[in-house]
Amino acid sequence: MSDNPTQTDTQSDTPANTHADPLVIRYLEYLGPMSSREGWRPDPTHPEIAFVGRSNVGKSSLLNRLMKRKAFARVSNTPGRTREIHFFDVNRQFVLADLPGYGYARISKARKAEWRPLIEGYLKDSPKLWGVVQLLDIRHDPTDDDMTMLDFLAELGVPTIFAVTKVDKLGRSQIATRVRELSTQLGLDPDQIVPFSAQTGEGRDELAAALMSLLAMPDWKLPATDDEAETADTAGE
Ligand SMILES: Nc1nc2c(ncn2[C@@H]2O[C@H](COP(=O)(O)OP(=O)(O)OP(=O)(O)O)[C@@H](O)[C@H]2O)c(=O)[nH]1
Ligand SMILES: [Mg+2]
Repeated sequence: MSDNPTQTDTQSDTPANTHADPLVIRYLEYLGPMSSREGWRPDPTHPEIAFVGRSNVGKSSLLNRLMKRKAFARVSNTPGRTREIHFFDVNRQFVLADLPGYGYARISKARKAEWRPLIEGYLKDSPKLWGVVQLLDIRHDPTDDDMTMLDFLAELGVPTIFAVTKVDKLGRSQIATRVRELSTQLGLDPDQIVPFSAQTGEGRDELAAALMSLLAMPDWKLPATDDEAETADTAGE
């Protein structure tokens, strides 16, 4: 029969998982803090994703939302609260690193100077650093510190994802406008930026999916093994 009603065919197309979670948290463990460049850090057995941004931008809140936990990473009203790098093992598959905030105006110069070697040292030295998520507050233009971090990451060559936080504070059209403005200021394409709200959960699955794609990529530190390298090899024989 050529005129079969189409609905009879659709029943097999209605899977239960229409909104599959790109990152199901099956196992979560706090591994501990790293408080100086030479200090303790977990064995680099799994790929690590680091979260960087100014104090108070919402790093710890974003991590809690990402991991679907209320207060796993500390959240505070006191900017500069996260003083160490905190490591979380996710699914025994990868490690998330919550870095101290940089550049908060009210933090003394001495303390800022203390943290810089820790943050930059960790990013430079970590053998398993797989990628970085740089956070920016949707309401504010990037500061000099944000631009310094962006340049530092670009120079390092580490794959970087950008998330703009606290989007619940703005309306829909304002969000779109700000994402466009920020992308111009940062020299990025607007779809390289994930709008995120720790309060509503907006952007959680997009960010989780971006992290999973990043983790599926080969180690950026390894030398390229592309055709070009092979051609150069054979040409030299
Ligand atoms: N409305 C709103 N508030 C947020 C959001 N994310 C974080 N906050 C608030 O912003 C403040 C700082 O959040 P944290 O997650 O502690 O920020 P942080 O970047 O980890 O700060 P440091 O550890 O000091 O570097 C807290 O009062 C949070 O409740 C968000 O998406 N929406
Ligand atoms: Mg924090």
